[in-house]
Amino acid sequence: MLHERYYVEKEKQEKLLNRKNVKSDLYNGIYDRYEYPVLTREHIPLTWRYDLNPETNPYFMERLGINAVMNSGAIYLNGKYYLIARIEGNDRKSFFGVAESDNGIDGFKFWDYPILLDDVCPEETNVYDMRLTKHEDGYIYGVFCSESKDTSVNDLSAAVAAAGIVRTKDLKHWERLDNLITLRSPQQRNVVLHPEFVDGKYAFYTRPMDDFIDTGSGSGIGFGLCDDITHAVIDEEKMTSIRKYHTITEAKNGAGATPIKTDKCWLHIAHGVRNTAAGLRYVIYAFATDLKDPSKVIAEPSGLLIGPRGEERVGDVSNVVFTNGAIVNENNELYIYYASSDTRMHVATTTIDKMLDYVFNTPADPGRSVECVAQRCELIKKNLEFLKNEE
Ligand code: BGC
Ligand code: BMA
Repeated sequence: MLHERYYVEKEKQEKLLNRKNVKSDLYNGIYDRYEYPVLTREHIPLTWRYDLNPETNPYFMERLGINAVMNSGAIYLNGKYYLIARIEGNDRKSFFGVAESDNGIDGFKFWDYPILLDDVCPEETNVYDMRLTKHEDGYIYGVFCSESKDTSVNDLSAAVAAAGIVRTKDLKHWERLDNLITLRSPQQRNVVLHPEFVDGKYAFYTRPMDDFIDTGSGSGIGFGLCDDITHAVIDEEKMTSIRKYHTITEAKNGAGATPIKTDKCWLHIAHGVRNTAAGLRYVIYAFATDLKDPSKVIAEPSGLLIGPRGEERVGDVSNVVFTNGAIVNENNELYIYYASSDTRMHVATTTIDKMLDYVFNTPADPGRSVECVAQRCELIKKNLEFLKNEE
């Protein structure tokens, strides 16, 4: 017999899973936001959290609670929308789980089991933020952050971040490959595999950093090539989108969703970080790179694309929006999946056409207040003249 509370919790969850999502009324013409998150910790199956047997769990207690569901990789396969979510247990350890939806905006349900990776890395303590790449070699790759204790210094919280690599064909069987080695950067987070070979090699976007939190001399999103994906080693990292003083990327930036191929460019949806008196502020921005040379930035609109708004601003790590997955379906509709404040997952929807208009026709950041005002005055002047003629 099941505990009576099971039925109450089950019904609550069914309601949540079947709730229709609706567009929110925040308008900017670039994308739509939605009223409800697409994944939260309440979406995690009861079987992952409770012991359902009243003999061993008479109070129907959560035995292995879940703290948050956030930074999810995304992929579109056979007409379905999949998120490989970062799930964080009450124990602070993160792991991955597959959630599936028919329409990409609601109805996401987790598969029966989370992903149990091969235990090949005894020093690895935590894994998170997987990016999925449907590579032209026929595999789906997952690149994620593999974090271990830094034993070289006498500091309990010192850690080392590296890029772990897995591959699959069906999101069910995952083969773990060697972690990426970058010869010139001691640490890596936010590594993303490019979907195509470049000069016959595997190409990665990297985020070189000198230390676990500080990027140090790392000036932005890097790009490097390697011959063998099963023992990936990158020597030189060229810079793509670089950090700039007094912008949204001043403290750090990093690749987000796997770049999307369009007629005009590779479209990148990344994150930028700046420091504030209240801590780091993470926002999402976009840029375009050259189809022939995916490391060469050809357009970078000014400022943020998505910033934390309303309830998104509050959570475990407040004032953060972060993306590591987006989906384009056969109608060229774009689904940008983003987490807010390291707590829950949302979607923003737009189209590839709109995003191309956005990246190529939004003015670039002139860099100084006085020039930004001049830029805005030019727009206002054009508008006032246009209005006069129209009225
Ligand atoms: C956390 C990440 C965070 C990183 C840097 C890790 O331990 O799990 O969410 O991005 O530290 O602060
Ligand atoms: C990191 C990321 C994310 C996280 C963010 C804010 O550096 O890799 O895991 O969302 O910080 O805590």
